[in-house]
Amino acid sequence: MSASGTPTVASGFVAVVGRPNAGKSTLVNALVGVKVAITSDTPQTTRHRLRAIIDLDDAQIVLVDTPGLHKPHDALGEEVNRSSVLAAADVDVIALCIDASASVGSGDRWVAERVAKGRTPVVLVLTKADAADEATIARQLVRARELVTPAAEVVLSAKTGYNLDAFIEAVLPHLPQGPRFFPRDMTTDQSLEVMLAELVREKVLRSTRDEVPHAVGVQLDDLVYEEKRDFHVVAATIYVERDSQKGIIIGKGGELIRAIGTEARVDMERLLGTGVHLDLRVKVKKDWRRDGAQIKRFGYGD
Ligand SMILES: Nc1nc2c(ncn2[C@@H]2O[C@H](COP(=O)(O)OP(=O)(O)O)[C@@H](O)[C@H]2O)c(=O)[nH]1
Ligand SMILES: [Mg+2]
Repeated sequence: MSASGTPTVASGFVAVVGRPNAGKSTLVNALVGVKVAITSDTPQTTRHRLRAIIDLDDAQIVLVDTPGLHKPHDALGEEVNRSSVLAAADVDVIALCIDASASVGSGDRWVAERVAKGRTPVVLVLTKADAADEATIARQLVRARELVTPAAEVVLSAKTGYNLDAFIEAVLPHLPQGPRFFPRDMTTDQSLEVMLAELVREKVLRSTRDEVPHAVGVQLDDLVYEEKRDFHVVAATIYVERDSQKGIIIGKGGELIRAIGTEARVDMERLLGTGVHLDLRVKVKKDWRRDGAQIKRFGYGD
């Protein structure tokens, strides 16, 4: 207890950083035990900084999931990078994620150089241990140590849950003592509207390829709760940059958009704990990724 009577616990912020696709968002979801961040094979799936909260009896760890740092190509990329840099600037620990199953490359080096510049302690996290054998993991550790001097190392798998406890143990000693930053039952600082829109974007990313995933932005238009039926009515618009992309997302006879809607609805029902009626439409907004105001409207970046 502090003098004011507020309980004092190990309480602080951990930025989860790494190149795109390193497994950051999957790790954050696994640690929090709730799907707070969308994930996919597409690099730059995560477009905004989000906080996710692990609340324990004697500690509260606030994870800051960041878009993967990368060399930017457009205004969206710049905005996304800026929010990652900001996130890593003012935290107690940096968790540097490196994929155990892929070779350490220039993307990892680029991020590690930025991380190594500061004084914040770095916990080296080798992710996707389930997808690499022991010899590979050992080799990856050696390579990763060439990039940073970590305060601790953890090899884990968010997919199987292996060593998630070890991550928490590695982070705790670096957190200051203080009051909790968030209420104990809060799992994320994202608005419900953003989370719902992101679920739609995740399904689009997972069902399209090439230039389409990068051209997609999703905006929530409506969220209404019907008390009598214990039912939510959700409406969202999927924006793309070209007519051809609109055609791809709608699919033959509307097949793909229906599948996207069904998958998103299932996740929304889990999130909201009620039945959901989901209304999806697709619109073309030319070159929105170069439009700073539109990027902000979608909630990407900060
Ligand atoms: N086998 C395996 N795949 C994983 C694991 N964690 C993430 N992935 C996959 O790696 C891809 C990128 O994950 P994501 O969390 O979106 O990466 P981010 O860009 O760093 O946030 C997705 O296809 C995930 O399913 C893991 O522990 N094991
Ligand atoms: Mg991510």
